[in-house]
Amino acid sequence: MNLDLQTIQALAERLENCQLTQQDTTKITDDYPDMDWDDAYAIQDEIRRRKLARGLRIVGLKAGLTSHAKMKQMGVSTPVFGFMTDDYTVPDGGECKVSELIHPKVEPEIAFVTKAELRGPGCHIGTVLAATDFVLPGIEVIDSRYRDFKFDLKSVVADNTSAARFVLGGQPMSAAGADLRTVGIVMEKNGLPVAFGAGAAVLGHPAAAIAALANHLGARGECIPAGSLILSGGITEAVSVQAGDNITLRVQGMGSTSIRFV
Ligand code: OOG
Ligand code: MG
Repeated sequence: MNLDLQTIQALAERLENCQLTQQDTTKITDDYPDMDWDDAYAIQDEIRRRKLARGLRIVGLKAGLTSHAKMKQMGVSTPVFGFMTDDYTVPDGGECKVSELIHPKVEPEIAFVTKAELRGPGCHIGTVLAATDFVLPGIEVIDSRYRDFKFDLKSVVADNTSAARFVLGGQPMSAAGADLRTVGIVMEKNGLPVAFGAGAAVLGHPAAAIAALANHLGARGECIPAGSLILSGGITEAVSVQAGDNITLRVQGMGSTSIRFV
């Protein structure tokens, strides 16, 4: 750690205030070029503490930057991990107000729900599949608090990996029900297909993203509890949205989920 507690608290407040007031900011590494990974996750933890103190609940975890398409779009090379609170939940087919966001984008993802604890180190695709209750389609709405969506890895980790909203839906499927590598996805914007992919785009197998999260948490003495919802990361590039847009994600064998931007 290179930052003191006071700086970590001030940066968490700055980033969370940007989220709450829909203002963007410059990257925090511009001001603190020496901050390290532990500092970045400490800032994210402080944002989590602030939200919990206001009565919000954690309803899910996420892995991000897990596909080559996403890494290339953002110019980075390592997965990152974050969390979602209850106010990020949008019901299937429901509305998302763009006035509450800065510059939202949507990502097609496969969501996992677990039935057993996952504790790294040493988690792998096999342990994840054995601990998975079901998988289902999920659209993540990301909204970087950084100007023009430009950041480096430490800045985006501190910003809770751009987490903002998500929707789940469709037909939950047992993880044994399909080969998640070859499961195809189509994301439509206003009825037109805009992104296509297959599960293997995420680290070769979407379960590998869940294993990476468990191993990341294990290194910090934490785990993924049974009954967790986890987003495994965008399969394709993220797509910008504005008020009036309707997004539908279709996942092979798992039906569809959708969200409307108003
Ligand atoms: C960071 C979050 C990435 C994903 O699924 O890859 C992410 C960002 O691109 O703003 O959630
Ligand atoms: Mg995502």
